[in-house]
Amino acid sequence: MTQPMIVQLRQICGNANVLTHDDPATDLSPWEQDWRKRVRGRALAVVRPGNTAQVAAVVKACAATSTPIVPQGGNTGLVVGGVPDSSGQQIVLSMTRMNAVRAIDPANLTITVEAGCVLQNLQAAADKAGFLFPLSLGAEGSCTIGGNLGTNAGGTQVVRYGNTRELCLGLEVVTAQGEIWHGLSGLRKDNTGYDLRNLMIGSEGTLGIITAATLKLYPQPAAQLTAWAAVPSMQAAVQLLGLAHQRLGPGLTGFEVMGQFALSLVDKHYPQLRVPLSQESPWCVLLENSDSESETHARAQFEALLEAALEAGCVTDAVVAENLSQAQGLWHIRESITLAQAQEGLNIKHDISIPVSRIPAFVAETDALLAREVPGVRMVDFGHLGDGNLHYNVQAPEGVDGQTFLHENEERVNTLVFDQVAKFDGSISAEHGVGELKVGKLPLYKDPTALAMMRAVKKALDPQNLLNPGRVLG
Ligand code: FAD
Ligand code: 2HG
Ligand code: ZN
Repeated sequence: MTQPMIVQLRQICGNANVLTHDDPATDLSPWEQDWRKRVRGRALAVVRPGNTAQVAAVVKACAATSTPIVPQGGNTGLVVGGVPDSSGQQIVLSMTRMNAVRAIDPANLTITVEAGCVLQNLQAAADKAGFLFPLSLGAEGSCTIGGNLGTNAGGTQVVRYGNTRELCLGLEVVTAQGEIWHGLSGLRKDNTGYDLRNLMIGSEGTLGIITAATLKLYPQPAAQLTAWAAVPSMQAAVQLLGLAHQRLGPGLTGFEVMGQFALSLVDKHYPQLRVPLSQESPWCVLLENSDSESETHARAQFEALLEAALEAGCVTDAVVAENLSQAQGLWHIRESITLAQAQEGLNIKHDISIPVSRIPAFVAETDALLAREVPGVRMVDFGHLGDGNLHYNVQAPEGVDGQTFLHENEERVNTLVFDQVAKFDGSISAEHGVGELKVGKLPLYKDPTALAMMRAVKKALDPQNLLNPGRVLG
């Protein structure tokens, strides 16, 4: 017999939008398996509401039966935050049916969208209206703006436009009690008390369910140029970043660094992408210059920057994309590192931030410690150097199975790297969040007073611990 809870959820969302294991023809793995294949959970049901009132009714039904809720968008998260645990007692609240663009206000430079809107569709809607929505990341074809807000995602344009948090003006949220907070403000100034919007952003579904957001739009740049530079060291990459800030000012919209081994994985698994310059150099940098004047102006500025960098010795060779398709090709190489790494096998990811000035010393020292601790490890280093955010990832030695490598080394590798991050005044999660993967590490590396305040907030807003239990706070 179907459980009364499932019957009630079907009454709220419609039969087709409540999926369970009772129907053997339904495969729930897309909602139960995380992107990195680290964890496979088991859901009581996958519930797909079509509007905010349905989300509120689902949460009320869950609150009445103490049923935990795991909010989910595109399920591209990298820290096991959006899939259910193995108990079979949690519902996955999949937001992807709520994907409408509700409004665009050109004079206010804002767009209001529902949480399940895929990031690429949001970018396209902004573009069609003649504007730029600058958030951009490799998963943009399937991640949702609700997930981006839930994780406070970063991506490749942060150096100019900030993280998702900086792009958001207002939110509509369903609370743990099933009430609707109508906070869809388009205001750039509002000092009427605590900043609930910023509390929700980055809370990874543990404080409320984001159902819609009002976001900032920007004018489209007149020209956008991309360059790929070989640099002789991480120190040189940091020097190049300084020059780029100086010479491009706010035109600098992207500054990514990629290590030689990371690029060799792209070359190995996607040879058709034709990685430039990486054979001769330990690091490559991808730079983007967005110009409000003209392509000629942007190109002249870019060429002057690269000439100065060559003269200073912080660049050994460089190419500037001739056209949009070449630029897209270079970005595609950068965005393929995560996929190439996944093809290579299970790996340990460290999404860390360190003050930019200290990154070269961090990398040199930590590489040496790791090589001593786990001989043969292969470092897949890349990331958003412009934001001081490295993906300092560790791949098993050649020929060693990823699963075995993780089993035997993950804990001590994490401890070694995170202790180094602490020593260099960094953060153990720059942009991916805490999820379940780093939940045990937070008490070791986060200020105890901050953690106590976080626990108090969680208790006040979700006293039954219904929303994404076990994530962020254990
Ligand atoms: P999900 O994975 O479904 O969920 C992520 C978290 O948000 C979970 O805790 C979930 O409970 C919560 N959540 C989801 N929807 C809501 C909602 N409506 N309300 C409240 N909470 C919600 N991340 C970066 O920051 N920068 C990158 O450059 C980047 N590149 C990536 C490249 C690849 C190839 C991949 C696979 C991932 C990448 N990511 C990156 C990670 C991931 O794409 C982001 O974390 C993204 O923001 C997750 O969005 P999602 O819709 O897939 O969320
Ligand atoms: C990126 O910058 C993503 O490409 C993914 O944040 C990072 O795979 C990773 O570790
Ligand atoms: Zn990243």
